[in-house]
Amino acid sequence: MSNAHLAEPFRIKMVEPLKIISKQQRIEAIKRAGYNPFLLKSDEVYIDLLTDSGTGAMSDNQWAGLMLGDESYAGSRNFQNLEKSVEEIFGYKLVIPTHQGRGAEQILFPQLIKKGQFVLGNMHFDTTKAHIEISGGLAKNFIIQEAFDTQKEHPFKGNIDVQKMEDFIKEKGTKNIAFILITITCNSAGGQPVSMQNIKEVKSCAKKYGIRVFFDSARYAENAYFIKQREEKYKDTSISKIIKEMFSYGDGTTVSAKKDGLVNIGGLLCFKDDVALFKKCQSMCVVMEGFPTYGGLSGRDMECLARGLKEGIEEEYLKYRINQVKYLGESLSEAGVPVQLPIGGHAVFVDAAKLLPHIPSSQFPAHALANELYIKSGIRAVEIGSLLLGRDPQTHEQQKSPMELLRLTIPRRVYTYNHMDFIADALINISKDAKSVKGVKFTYEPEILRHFTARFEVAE
Ligand code: PM9
Repeated sequence: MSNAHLAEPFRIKMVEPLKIISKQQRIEAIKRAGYNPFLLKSDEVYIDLLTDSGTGAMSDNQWAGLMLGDESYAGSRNFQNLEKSVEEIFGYKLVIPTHQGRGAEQILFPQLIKKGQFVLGNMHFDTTKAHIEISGGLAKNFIIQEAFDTQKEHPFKGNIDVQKMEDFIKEKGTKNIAFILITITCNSAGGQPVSMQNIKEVKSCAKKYGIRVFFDSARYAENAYFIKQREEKYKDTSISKIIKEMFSYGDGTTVSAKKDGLVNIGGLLCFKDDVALFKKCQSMCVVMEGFPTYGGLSGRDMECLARGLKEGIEEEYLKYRINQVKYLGESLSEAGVPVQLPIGGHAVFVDAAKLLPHIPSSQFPAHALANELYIKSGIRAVEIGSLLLGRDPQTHEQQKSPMELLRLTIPRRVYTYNHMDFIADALINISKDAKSVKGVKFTYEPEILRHFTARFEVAE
């Protein structure tokens, strides 16, 4: 890997020291955490790649905005600024702030889902799937087959197989479909983008059957950047125009603003023109999140978000962001560590099933790799595989995920290229002695979203 990469397009004004504990202390820490990195204390972690959600660094402009918080209960100035940013970026006028992405989901989904209806999508994120199920719906994925082969290059592995989805609609009948939810980028498949062409095809299929299309747009700006890079027709189109066009094909969106919105907390629920649905959701917002002009956020949070949304679509920033993740991915791939290819937007996904073929999926190879990575180097990463997938709701059998991935999630504007080198070296070293890594088995398994709080022991 050449070092001729784009250096960070910012300089550092404030630093947060990192604590480095010894290997022996890490062995004790992970044991105490029940071999679940989620249960570690952050002080026990050197480089934290658990998530890119709410872990980014705000700019000086955002911190300045924080001082301009208008904490009026209703009609805050900052809400008006937020509305303006949303309209400017997404082209949606009807805006409800929420405390984070799932706040938007818990308001919207019960309005759209009747018991037993399906929500169709590329690949629903785990908390999103949980909210669909809590609302009485069934989450159904139609991501293209190429997404499941980590070594196969495809520019838009987040795409929906529209033919398969249409066959399903015909089979089940439109009355059994609640809506379509396109996740951009597709997190669970490796931060893989969805092409504009695919979004258009999904829209035209949805229109044919009178089904609503929503976006789950935590990483919409990164998706737009990939469209510009990989979809010939858009190579000279601005990111801003690409984003507007993407959203023009939807009826609305839930947004976890903790990712591309560049804030530590915040979410959005936005609609294009369905005023009736917007009003219903506003009423539910009062019950669940707060008055519709603050929705669980303080005025200062909304100001940071109004500014962060604009920074998150700047082309120079996105170029640095995507290339930093790519640099890490290519460093690993070139050294023979199997990763999801091409490299996605917010994370590098290591193919643990390929790296650790001696560990069966029932012993969660990617989770075992996460523990090994922590012990060897103090890096915290997260499993996206059978542990996350969970048990079949009917039979209670453990389901086998089509992929066993370790997600190295890169927070925005936080770590430097030196950190990327350190991460790559750590994993390359583990890969040289991969056979010594052992699987894990449960000592405690919670029923819902078990991966967050489960405890394990090493399987001998
Ligand atoms: N994603 C992530 O780490 C944070 C929660 S799990 C550690 O990837 C999508 C595509 C997401 C997402 C959260 C949410 C929920 C919805 N859709 O976390 O509630 O990736 O803001 O968003 C996480 P909130």
